[in-house]
Amino acid sequence: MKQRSWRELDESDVRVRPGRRGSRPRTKRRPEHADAAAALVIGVDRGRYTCALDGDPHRRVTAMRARELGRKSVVIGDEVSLVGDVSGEPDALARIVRISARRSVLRRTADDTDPFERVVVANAEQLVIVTSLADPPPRPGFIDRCLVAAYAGGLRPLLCLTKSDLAGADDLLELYANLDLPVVVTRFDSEPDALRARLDGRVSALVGHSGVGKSTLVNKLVPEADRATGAVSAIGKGRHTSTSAVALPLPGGGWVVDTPGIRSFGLAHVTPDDVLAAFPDLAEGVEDCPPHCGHLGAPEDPDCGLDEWVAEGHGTPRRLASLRRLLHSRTGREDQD
Ligand SMILES: Nc1nc2c(ncn2[C@@H]2O[C@H](COP(=O)(O)OP(=O)(O)OP(=O)(O)O)[C@@H](O)[C@H]2O)c(=O)[nH]1
Ligand SMILES: [Mg+2]
Ligand SMILES: [Zn+2]
Repeated sequence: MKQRSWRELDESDVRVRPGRRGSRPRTKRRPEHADAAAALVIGVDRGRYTCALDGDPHRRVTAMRARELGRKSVVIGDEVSLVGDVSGEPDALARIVRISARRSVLRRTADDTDPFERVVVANAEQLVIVTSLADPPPRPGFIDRCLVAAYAGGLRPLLCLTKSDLAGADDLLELYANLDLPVVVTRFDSEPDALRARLDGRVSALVGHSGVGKSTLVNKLVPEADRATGAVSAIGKGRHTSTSAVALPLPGGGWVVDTPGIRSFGLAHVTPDDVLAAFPDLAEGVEDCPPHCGHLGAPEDPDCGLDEWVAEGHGTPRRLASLRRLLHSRTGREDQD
C-alpha cells in the first residue's frame, strides 16, 4: 500500500493529471503538510535550494529536498511546499515536501542520443533565445533547436540578438521573418528597453551559447544582479562564465532566469510533431505526404510533400533544410533505441 503511493508521487512529476489529486491514496504525512508554506525555487547549489516564500524575492529560505520526494528533481522555477524552519535565519534549513504541477518545462538532453533529459527551468512562460550577431557568430540550427524545445515545453519563444555593435541583424531577421517570432536586438552600450518591456511581469528564461551576452543583459535588467561576465576568448577552451542557473527578480515584476551557456540543445525527448510545430511556415506542407512520411526528403522520404510546398514558394529552402536537420537527429536517436 505504501509503495503504491510512492509510485504515484513519482508519476506526478511532470505529467500531472489535475483531477487525480483526490483519488491519491492518503499517506500518514498528509496532515503534517497541510500548513506547508508555498515558495518559488530561485537557486540551486549542491543540494541546497534557495526559495522565495510566496514568490517574494525578499523572503528567502534555504531548503533541502525531503526524502519523500524520491528521485524527483527540483529545478529553478518550481513551485514547492516547504515545511520545517522557514524563518530564513542564517542556519535555518527547510524541507521541500511537494512540487506543484509544472505549467511548462524547458527540457534538454546533453545531445540527441542522451537518454537522460534534464529539466532546465520549470514554469517559465517565455524562452529568450539569446544569440550574438558576432563573436560568437550566430548559428541558425541552434536557434531552431531552441524553438523546438520551447514549443515542446510550452514556452513562448523570443529571439534576442545581441552585440549589434559588431554586426547587422538583417540576415537573421530575414531568416525568421516567416515565423511568428518576436525579435529584439540589443547592444551593450544602450539600454535593452524593448527586451525589458517583453520581460516585465513574466517569468522568462535566457538560453544561448556561452559568451553571447546573457549575463551582460541580466546585469542591465537587474541592477543588483552582479552576474559575472567573461571574455569570449576563454570560451573556446570550454570555459563558461556562468556555471549555474539563477532566477532574479525584475524591478518591473516577474523573474528572469540566467542559465549557463550550452553548446547544443539535445532533442531526444521531442516528437516529430513537436518539430513541425516549430515551423508554422512549413507545417501545412505535410498534408499531401504519404502515410508515415518522416518528412526527411530523398532518399528516405522521396515523396515528402514539403519539397513541392517550398517549390511553390512557401517557407524557404533554408528553413526546410533546418527542419530536416532536426528531424534527422531524431532518426539517429531512434536507431539507438
Ligand atoms: N561587443 C559586444 N560585446 C558584448 C555585448 N554584450 C556582451 N558582450 C561581451 O561578451 C562577453 C560575454 O558576455 P557574458 O554576458 O559573460 O556572456 P554569457 O552569455 O553570460 O556567457 P556564459 O555565462 O559563459 O554562458 C563579455 O566580454 C561581454 O562584455 C555587446 O552587446 N557587444
Ligand atoms: Mg553568463
Ligand atoms: Zn513528408
